[in-house]
Amino acid sequence: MRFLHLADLHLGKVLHKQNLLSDQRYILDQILQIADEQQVDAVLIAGDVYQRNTPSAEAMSLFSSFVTALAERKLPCMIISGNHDSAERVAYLAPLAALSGVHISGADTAKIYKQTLHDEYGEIVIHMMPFTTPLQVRAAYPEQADEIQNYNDAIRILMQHLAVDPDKRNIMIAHQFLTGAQVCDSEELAIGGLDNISASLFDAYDYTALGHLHGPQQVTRPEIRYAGSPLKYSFSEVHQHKSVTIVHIKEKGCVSIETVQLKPLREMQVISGSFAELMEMPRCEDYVQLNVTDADPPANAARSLHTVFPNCLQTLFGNADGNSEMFTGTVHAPEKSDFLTLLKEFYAAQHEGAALSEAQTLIVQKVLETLDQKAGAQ
Ligand SMILES: [Mn+2]
Repeated sequence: MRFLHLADLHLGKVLHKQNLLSDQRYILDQILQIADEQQVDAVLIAGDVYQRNTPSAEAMSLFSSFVTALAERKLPCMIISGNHDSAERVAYLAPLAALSGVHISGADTAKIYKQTLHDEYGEIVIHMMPFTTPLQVRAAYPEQADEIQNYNDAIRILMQHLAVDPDKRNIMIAHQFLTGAQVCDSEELAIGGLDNISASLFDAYDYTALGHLHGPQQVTRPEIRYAGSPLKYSFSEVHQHKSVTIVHIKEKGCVSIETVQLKPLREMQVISGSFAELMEMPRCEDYVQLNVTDADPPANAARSLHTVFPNCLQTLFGNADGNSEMFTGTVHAPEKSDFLTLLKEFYAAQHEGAALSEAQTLIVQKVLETLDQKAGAQ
């Protein structure tokens, strides 16, 4: 049986104020074409269907038309929710979708859902583990709560409660951060790698279809694999080659893997140069980040550059050495800022410029006060 493995669609993603919906529609059409050309028998989607847990109406319609196109082709599709998704919203109408062969993991994220497919070699059992956290697994298995200190413990215990028949062919679909994998800027990971889990947890599986990390890659062996996002979702990904993974499973133990490259509607690049050099370049429709190296660029530089780079998403000035020390006009000295200011900046960077609400600020202030008191008491 041939599977097409996808992950991290992030439908509805806005990158530096650019809505990527037309790029996403284009790439999903291309993926349907690949499914046809590669004659796949089923599709696995390993989480982060949407960018936000409250997806926009247009993102939801795009996903609806994609899975409908799969159902029209009679391709079974297995979908789990990721850390960006609301498990409940992704699973909306799941029992109805299942009637068309579209199987979506449900609202209970401390659970592994199962679906069995058949081919000439027998049964293939697909295990679907939505993104889950230690907190949720502790709540599901209170008698083992003390054993759960981190993500690795949580996933290990969750998997202990799953019966896997070693004589059958088994696939796991999961959305977690495996130790040793390569990261980039568009993922949301816990600081300090607290969410790492070991690849050895998946030893029993013939193939593990992963989502969460956006660079296509295998972890420890070819059959434990991140499909990667279908599009570049940050400038840290300009050198990645996005692809979908085709997994061919014959009899038990006989798995072959290949990738098919994706060609986006618009490429993404980082271009550095002086204002004069950039203005001399041929017109470029790609999504670009421009690093303008002049010490003193003209006041309307960004607007002028838009005539050459109409899809420029970000212009950085003052990057005279072409690498670090980029700044956008304000000189920032983190060592001179207080914690709350830094936290507000971090929050804005993580939430497309949104500000902390009053209620959130109050919570932070309370935590800081408590910490101060504790520090004073010691
Ligand atoms: Mn993701």
